[in-house]
Amino acid sequence: AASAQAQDRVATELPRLERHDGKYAFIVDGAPFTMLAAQANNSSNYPAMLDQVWPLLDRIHANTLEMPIAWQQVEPVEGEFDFSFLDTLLEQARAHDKRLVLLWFGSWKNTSYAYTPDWVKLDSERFPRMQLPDGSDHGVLSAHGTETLAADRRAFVRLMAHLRDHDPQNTVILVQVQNESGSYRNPRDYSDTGDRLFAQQIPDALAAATGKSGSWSEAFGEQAGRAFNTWYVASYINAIAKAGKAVKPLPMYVNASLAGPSNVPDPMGVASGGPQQDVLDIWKAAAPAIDFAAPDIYDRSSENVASYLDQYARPDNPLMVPEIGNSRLFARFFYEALGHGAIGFAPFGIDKTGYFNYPLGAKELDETTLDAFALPYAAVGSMMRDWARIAATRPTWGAAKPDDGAEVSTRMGNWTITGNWGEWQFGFKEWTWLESDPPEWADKPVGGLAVAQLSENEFLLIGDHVRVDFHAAPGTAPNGMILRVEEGGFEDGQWVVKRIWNGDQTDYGINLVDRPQVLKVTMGRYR
Ligand code: N0T
Repeated sequence: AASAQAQDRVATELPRLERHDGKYAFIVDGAPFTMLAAQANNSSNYPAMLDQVWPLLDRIHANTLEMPIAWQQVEPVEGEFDFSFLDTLLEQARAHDKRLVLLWFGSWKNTSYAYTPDWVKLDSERFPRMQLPDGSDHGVLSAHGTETLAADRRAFVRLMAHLRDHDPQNTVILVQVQNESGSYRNPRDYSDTGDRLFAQQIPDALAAATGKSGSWSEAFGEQAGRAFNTWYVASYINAIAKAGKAVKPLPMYVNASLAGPSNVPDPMGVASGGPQQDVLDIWKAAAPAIDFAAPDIYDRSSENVASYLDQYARPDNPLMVPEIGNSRLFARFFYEALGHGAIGFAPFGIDKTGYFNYPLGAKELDETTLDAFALPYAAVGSMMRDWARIAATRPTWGAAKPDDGAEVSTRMGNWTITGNWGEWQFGFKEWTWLESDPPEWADKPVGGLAVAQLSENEFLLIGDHVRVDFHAAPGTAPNGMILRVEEGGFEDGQWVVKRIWNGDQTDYGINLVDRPQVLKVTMGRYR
């Protein structure tokens, strides 16, 4: 009874997603929260490694750690569970003042069965693999394996029960169910079971959601095998998430190995079954227990990144970036993600275990690379609850320096906002005689900004390595101008001014250089 009372004292409100008119707040401890997260390397999920994780989380000012919990490690022997790593992780996360996102590595990890226990790996009669069209094994576990689902679900439910019993303070705020599900180079399972199901009509729920009908081939044509596998993988993962939520209803999501920006990815090339942008409607229909699908971004093209952020930020899908490459060039997309309403962002492979997933991410985490993430996280960290609260209800916009260095621009209300990626700090762009010694970052993929419209004429601006201008939008009343630029921050939810920017800092545009800034810009018109 004494320990139950102790738990009651620390029990907090469950984390949840709150929808406001197609935008989202992630509520943690009763208020909007921005996950300034980082993901550890894949094999860092052992107590002995944690000493090499926390220092880098602190170094980049992250408030959340994404950490795998592997089926292999919690149920090495069937029916015997071991949550000792989770206990250590919970205790240390609390001591380091970090929240956790647990990544359930079960039936699918980068599509593979690698994180399943040995007793699953070794028994393909009970836990069938997908078959190729010629009847040989593909390797990846089949989504039609009813015993595989039952076993994975049982282990996941035990995990959620452990959280229910040992994490009343909700140190764990979110759970990822599987990792990059699907299968490469085989659109669906061609086993007898697969063929039998594939010959059926598409499920009613899918027909209702998509307006399609008939057989899988009639409804989805060239993509039929992939649509079919997507439905069954999503249904399988939904069953696991639903059972876990029945025990402890934390928000849950899935992540996608992206297929490239094309609208019709090659079913042989893509992780068929995973939640890529073009099959989100199938996922939504099959997996109502999954709160959102999220993109793993390793694509370096700024145009492609923009298109992923657009396609995953939907009124029915809160945007979160659970993985992005950890090299310097990816850091600028943090601002663009925030501007798209992201509730969280996480560079992948942030620890000192000595592994680097180059060329997806950095060759090494040198100080410049770490600062590229650390400085924006610190700036936003100083107001993360304010940003989260504002972004959930007010218009936001964000951009990163495009690969071609072109100016970016948007309209918010009666005002136009532009961002330049100047090779100069003082003077006008046209004063080319000043450009003889450009700064280090001039020709680098560095720079971004995010803006929230606080009221008709007031904007919150954050960014670095960008020169920002605000002016009257075409067709609006004349004589618009920037009235005031304030540097400051939030205290108890209220904006507090530290100083007013003027002169060189604003004469040629609002000049954000190396250090990320938090500014409030007030517009006006003279009569
Ligand atoms: C990611 C990570 C980890 C444009 C790779 C990325 C993580 C998993 N997979 O380090 O394994 O667990 O989610 C797949 C990237 C595909 C290539 C994209 C090239």
